[in-house]
Amino acid sequence: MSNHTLDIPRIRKDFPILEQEFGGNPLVYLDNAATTQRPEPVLETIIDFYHTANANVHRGIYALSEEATQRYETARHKAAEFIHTPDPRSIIFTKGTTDSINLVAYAWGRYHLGPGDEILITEMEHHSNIVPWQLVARDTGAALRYIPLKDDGTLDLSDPGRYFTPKTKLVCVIHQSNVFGTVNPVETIINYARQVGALVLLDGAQSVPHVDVNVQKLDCDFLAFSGHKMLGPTGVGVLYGKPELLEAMEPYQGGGEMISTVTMKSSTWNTIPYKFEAGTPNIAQAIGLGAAMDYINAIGKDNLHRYEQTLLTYALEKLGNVDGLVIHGSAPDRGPVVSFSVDRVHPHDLAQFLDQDGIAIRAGHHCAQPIMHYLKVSATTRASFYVYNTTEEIDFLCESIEKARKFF
Ligand code: C6P
Repeated sequence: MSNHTLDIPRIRKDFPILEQEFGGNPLVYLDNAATTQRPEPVLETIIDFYHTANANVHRGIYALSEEATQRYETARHKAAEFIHTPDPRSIIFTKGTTDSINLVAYAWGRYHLGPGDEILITEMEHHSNIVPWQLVARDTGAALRYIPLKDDGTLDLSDPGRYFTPKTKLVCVIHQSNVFGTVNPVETIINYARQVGALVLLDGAQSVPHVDVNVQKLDCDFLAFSGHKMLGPTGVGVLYGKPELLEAMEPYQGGGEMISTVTMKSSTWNTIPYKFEAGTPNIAQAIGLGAAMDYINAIGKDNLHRYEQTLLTYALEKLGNVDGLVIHGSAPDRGPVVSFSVDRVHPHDLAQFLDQDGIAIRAGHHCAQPIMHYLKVSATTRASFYVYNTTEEIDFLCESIEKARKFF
């Protein structure tokens, strides 16, 4: 069944955390959509930065600070290459996807939207791509509209004219669902948005870690993603924005580094991307994210995608054969995420039961409560995979679920 070329046992050796045991079993980590683990080269890069180059960036006129700045800016170049933008000025280091989306909501939404305008999102969004827009709508008088969900976990795009209208000013859409795994047809959505002159923000939190996202080919206006979901550190993420848009935007936060001049009366702004990086940035984390991107590039995005699809196909088949288990969503194009319910077993009880076997999965609403309302459940159980997972782990997951069913 194997149609990938990766040496998975070798790759697993790079992740020391996987050697730990829980409940007498080796850790089976299947909560990668929440956060991935970090490989040695990422950990070493961070430690090396603190050992040999730690200083503040863009401020010191001494060699150590120049070295820190050079490593930080190299990470920016790596991020630019990773999503295929030729212009590193379009890469803003943020805290993560949530922070990136809020940046656009505050620095673009609040200045460009008003009564009569519409922000279009979907019923599939993570709370990070709902709540900031509810706040913008409340504060500006713009309306928030939703593209509806269908039973198979895809979006209902059968009547685009109903949602994409001349009133639509901004379309914000999740690229890959963190609940169903559905990969949305973002090319089509961007095309609809262009026809009505709207901007498009893609939430790439679950796509950028798994597939090659090319902002030039897609021609999206903004893309948000998090480092910690792609083998990088917590506390760092990226907002990509088209330079001309970023240049025209107001700052998000005020403070050091984002200014050009400050008088007691007023200030002028630094150039992009620094206009949006107020205060001391997450220097080591950004450098660590650069190392995570190197690691993924060394694996090869195509190899990663192929291997994850192998795992997904295996998991869908195996889980689908577990009695009383229902998989939510059946999109033809999906990433390595499977949400399910098991009859008579609450997701939280199931997660606790699996934990006794050393299996880490997520149970809850996955910060996507509109989806839970649609499914008429309060929570689901979710297994999500990354490059170090194996089909043996999926077998073990299924055995443990069978045991849980008997127990409850
Ligand atoms: N989803 C999950 O378990 P942050 O927390 O800012 O790094 O990412 C937020 C976020 C935004 N969009 C999508 C599609 C996401 O999946 C997430 C994070 C995690 O599904 C934590 S709730």
